[in-house]
Amino acid sequence: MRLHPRSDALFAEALKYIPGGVNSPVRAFRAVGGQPLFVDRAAGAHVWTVDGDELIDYVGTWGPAILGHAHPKIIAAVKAAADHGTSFGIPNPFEVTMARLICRLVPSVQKVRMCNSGTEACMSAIRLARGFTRRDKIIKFDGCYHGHADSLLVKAGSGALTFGHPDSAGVPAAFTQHTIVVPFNDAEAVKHVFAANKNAIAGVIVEPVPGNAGLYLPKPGFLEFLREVTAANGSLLIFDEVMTGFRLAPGGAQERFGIRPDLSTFGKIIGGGLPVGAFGGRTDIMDCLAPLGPVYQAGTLSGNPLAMAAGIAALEELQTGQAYARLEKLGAALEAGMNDAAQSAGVPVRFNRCGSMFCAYFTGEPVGNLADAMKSDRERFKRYFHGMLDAGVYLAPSQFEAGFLSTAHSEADIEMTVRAAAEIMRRL
Ligand code: KE4
Repeated sequence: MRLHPRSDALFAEALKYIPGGVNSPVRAFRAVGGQPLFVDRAAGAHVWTVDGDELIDYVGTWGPAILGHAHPKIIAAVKAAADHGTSFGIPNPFEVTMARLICRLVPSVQKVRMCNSGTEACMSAIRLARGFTRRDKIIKFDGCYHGHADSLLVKAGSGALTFGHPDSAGVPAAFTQHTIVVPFNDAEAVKHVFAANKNAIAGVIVEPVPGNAGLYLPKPGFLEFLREVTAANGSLLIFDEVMTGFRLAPGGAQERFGIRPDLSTFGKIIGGGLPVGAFGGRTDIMDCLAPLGPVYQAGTLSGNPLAMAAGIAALEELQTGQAYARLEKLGAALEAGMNDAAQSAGVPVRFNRCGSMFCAYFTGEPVGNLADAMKSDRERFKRYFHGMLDAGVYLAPSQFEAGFLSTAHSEADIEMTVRAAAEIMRRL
């Protein structure tokens, strides 16, 4: 077990001033035990802790680092933009470039509004869907996470249709009564909700490839079904592509699966690692937003020049060369290696992957929704996580998070990761 004295000292200090010592709960290692590490710097696919340990990073700051950390073109773009000032609260040219870029890359997005996080993007898209349709109810899926806005902070009940039970203290039941949660991949459950709520569903929000309960994929035809059932009922289909956008294809999951949603939300990659969010879609819907229409949404730092410069650099770099082919090649190599490792160790592992997003569940059964994911052996995952960490591999500190590859990961990184996994799985 490696010692991390500097991280431990920083964490002890952090605990005095920050709840749980972290600024976002998942970083706290509560799901895997132990104390979080503190990073001194990151470059490419590696991070260096304050204790000097070099780790292969598969969190990638939860998705933004698709080109690896500290990509020279992103760093240069931020430095150049910063010389002109860090925020204006006045329109700046980067906002136009970013909006045009998103609309070009994602054909379903005719207009787009920038904001500062995925939470803001999803919260605003829901408000817009309700304002446009003049309906109140929203369908979401269990295991899908759309940020921490009150009405979306709801977890499915026990598999049946559920009218929201807040997943967090402090969220009044009244704020979630219009949120209906159903199992992902369950078309019959969705049909039942629409039949029981005629003309009352404003929209369906979905992660097209859910990456917030590990990673599982849509059954063939499920996304097409959501497109049809929402159109047939005058409801909006909202793709939450905060994680999948510009990762699973240049145009995100909607390009990969050939679906045209009414609204989409984005974040992460389009900020190049700086705080960002965006939501966009059909002009007739987007023009309901202030200052044109009655749906209010705003943000002091929306379209911030530094985040825009970083995101533009990231998106432009992704369009050059063979980024997506490389991500697919690395993903396939990791998947094959991890499956071989599990098989040689005789450990039941379900390795789900979509492009450069993945999750190793410690179960022998297929994982296609939250209920399946909950059957994984979390005690085994904890030992696996710490074994990999000691071997120099940084995985998401929770069974219920996705892993991310970047174009900066090398074949040597993959080989080292798979070698470590084979060794550790034998000891699990
Ligand atoms: P943010 O508000 O964290 O920028 O985005 C919320 C969000 C919305 N939609 C999807 C599909 C997301 O994955 C996220 C945020 N993802 C998590 C990772 N599981 C962020 C990590 C964290 O909460 O610290």
